[in-house]
Amino acid sequence: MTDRSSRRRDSRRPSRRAWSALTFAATGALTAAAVLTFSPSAQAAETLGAAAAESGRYFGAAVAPHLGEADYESTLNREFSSVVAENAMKWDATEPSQNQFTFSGGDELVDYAQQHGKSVRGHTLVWHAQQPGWVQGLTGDSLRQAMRNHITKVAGHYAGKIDSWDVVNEAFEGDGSRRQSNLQKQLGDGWIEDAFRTAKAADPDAKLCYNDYSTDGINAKSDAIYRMVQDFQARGVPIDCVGFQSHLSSNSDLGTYRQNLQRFADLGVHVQITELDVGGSGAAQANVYRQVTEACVAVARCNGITVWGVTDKYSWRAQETPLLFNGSYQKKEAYDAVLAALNNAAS
Ligand code: 9MR
Repeated sequence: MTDRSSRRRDSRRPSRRAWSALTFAATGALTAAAVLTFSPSAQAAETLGAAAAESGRYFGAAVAPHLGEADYESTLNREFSSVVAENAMKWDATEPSQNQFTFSGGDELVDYAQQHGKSVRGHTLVWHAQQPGWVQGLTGDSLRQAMRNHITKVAGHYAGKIDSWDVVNEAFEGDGSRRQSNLQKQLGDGWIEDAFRTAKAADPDAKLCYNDYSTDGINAKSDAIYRMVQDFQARGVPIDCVGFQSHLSSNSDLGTYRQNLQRFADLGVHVQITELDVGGSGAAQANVYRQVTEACVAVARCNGITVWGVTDKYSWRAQETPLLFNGSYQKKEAYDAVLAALNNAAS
């Protein structure tokens, strides 16, 4: 290249310094435009836990023993701010023989949560299902004492480490009557408040929840639970929250979902979505997830959402692919819908 040609080129093109000044100006203008145009999304959180935290909520997942699987653990670490043991804190897991407690599975999860700055839901102290065999053989006062001892030892063991306990799980039928479990038949109506009082003594700091399914709107079952909460409050029985499991499908009718959460919140208890999963795929599934998330964030006392697992492949409804991550830990359309709804709440 001659001096002449290089001079000619210099006269037609901007110098290197001029280029970088132009580039800088253009980038600045683009950035300013982006900020002006897309301000909410520019600040949008990029994980479920962070997006929920922006409006003071948690976003959790039920955890089964797969923490050794790298993608499982990294997805849990990254996306979720709360955990609950899918099975490890249930009666059959924690007290397989009477008054012989095994806390290893629950302890492992609590240790993991503490190391990773996640809160813990406790699930569940008293339930008609997953009782060890020895409980099913008990009658009358022996069952009452066994229930109290179980609550005292388990809630006592984890005292101070649990944000919310599902003290009693699934005690009502769809028609609003009490489920005729061994607890109900042996102990009569008083067993639920007995359980709550015992839990309060064992862990005064945890929020104490009643948790159930098919309560996804105003119906006979949620009416019965509503009346129970009112009654407990009137008589000073400790209850702090109601869990709505929300095992749903793409065609679930959520017409009164938010109003139902709101009427419980108006009683002064917290409400939590505790076991969310939605059978289906694509836009229909995403739409149900979006509606549930929008309902929770519209209710000030709805302080958190938990999905019932991390990945479709380990779901209790695996064939219905009900979760936010597929079997390869890829984010699904439902994930994007939930994240957007959480971010909209915060903006
Ligand atoms: O997901 C849990 C599954 O692994 C257990 O086998 C099952 C045992 O009954 O419990 C499942 O979790 C249930 C939860 O504890 C209470 N609500 C309904 C959940 C789905 O069955």
